[in-house]
Amino acid sequence: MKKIGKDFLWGASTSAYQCEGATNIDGKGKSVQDLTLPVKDKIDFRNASHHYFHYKEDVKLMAEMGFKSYRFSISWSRIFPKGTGEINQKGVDFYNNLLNELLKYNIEPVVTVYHFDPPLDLENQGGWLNRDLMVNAFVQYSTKLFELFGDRVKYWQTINEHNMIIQVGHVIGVINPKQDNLFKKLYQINHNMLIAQALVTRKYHDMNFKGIIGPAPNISYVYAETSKPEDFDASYKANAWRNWLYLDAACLGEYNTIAWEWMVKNGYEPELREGDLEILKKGKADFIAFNYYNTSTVRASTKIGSIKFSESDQQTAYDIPGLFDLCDNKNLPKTEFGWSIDPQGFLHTMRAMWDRYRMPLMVTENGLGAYDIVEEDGSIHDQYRIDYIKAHLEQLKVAINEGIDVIGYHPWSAIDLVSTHEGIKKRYGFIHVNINDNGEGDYKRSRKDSFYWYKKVISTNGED
Ligand code: BGP
Repeated sequence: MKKIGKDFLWGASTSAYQCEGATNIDGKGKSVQDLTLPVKDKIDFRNASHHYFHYKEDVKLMAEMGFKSYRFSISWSRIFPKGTGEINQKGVDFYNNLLNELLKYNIEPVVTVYHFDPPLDLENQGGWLNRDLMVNAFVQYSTKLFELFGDRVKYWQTINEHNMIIQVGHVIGVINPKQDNLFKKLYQINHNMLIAQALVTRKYHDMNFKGIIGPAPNISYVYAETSKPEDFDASYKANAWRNWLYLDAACLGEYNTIAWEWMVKNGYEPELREGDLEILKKGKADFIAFNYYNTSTVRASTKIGSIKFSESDQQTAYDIPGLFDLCDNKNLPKTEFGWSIDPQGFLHTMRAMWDRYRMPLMVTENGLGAYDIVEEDGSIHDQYRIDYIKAHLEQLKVAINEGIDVIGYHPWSAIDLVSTHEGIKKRYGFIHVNINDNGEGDYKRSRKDSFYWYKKVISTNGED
């Protein structure tokens, strides 16, 4: 019976634009997120959790919890204010300091190169649709990160939730939904990102570092609503469209055939240049970093025609005519924010990836967004968060016991930070940050109940 190994990476996760703040100082250029308002008239990403100013204190608290690793992203526009060209030394200094602080406590850095925050200058020149510009800039930026930090970082992820950028990019501020031929463009962006990712992966391998590199998509198993064969067929295809389109390219160096056929049939297939398939083959990942929050459920498609995609800010899921209709899974409880809770789905998701790719897996996000209440004495009793993580850890143990090579677990999030589209009223952290949804507060850090609980989990290597 296999158990969690002694080298297991216990930690937690954040992203630069959601926690750093300090968007206007020390030479940082603008990213699209600096102009994004997650909720109108509420706290935005410009100040976030002030991690830029509090990083020493934050790392000290992570060390107190016993973190073996910390998963965070680098802000592209802090390193290259215009996305390419001149480097910003103060940005480099910040990440050098952060890395050194982590290593001081033997915390392994797990670094995401790109987490939803393209530099505004590049976006204004067409962003990911401008293939030559963006792919070259991404390779230049990533290569610079490897040169600067590759001696200290052993775990790299290329692009956070590439599949969510394509599917719900309008919700996270990186895709304008009001444009012609949106889906044709989205799948071209997807292709350009896959090429950029493969080139960067290859580059990293050629530089002969000792570390590993992989993608960081949001992978969530899609169930069939019933045992009807046509519903199973819909779930099979939905998995291809939602999950394997991205991972087959990253891990096998190929396009998923079901997803490709669907793109061709609907006129969404991307333009491929000569040599592109070769690029995918030569830039395969070493491991899969993945984010898991919940599963989804589908039945056979009842719709024909093109995708009906509302421009509403909150729409995060839609039916795909000819592939599937989404349905509510009444068997699963939901969080206060309407996300289903499905620890067993976490196990199915890991099994599915392991069966398909046989690659080491690292959990880079998983967690519960909730309205936390600060008691008069300052304590925060977030038992719901403990219950959620505990239930998922039980399934992680089953996965390891079955022989699935899971190398680390990083719940979202280490500290409270600004949610992609809910402001800071929706919190995820083990560490509370004193700032309210109107942006008022002194950013003081404090420990939630989950902080003490997770500390115990780590110290007992998952036995708690
Ligand atoms: C993931 C993102 C994170 C994070 C998390 C929670 O999709 O990678 O950046 O924010 O989801 O989502 P939300 O903030 O919308 O609650």
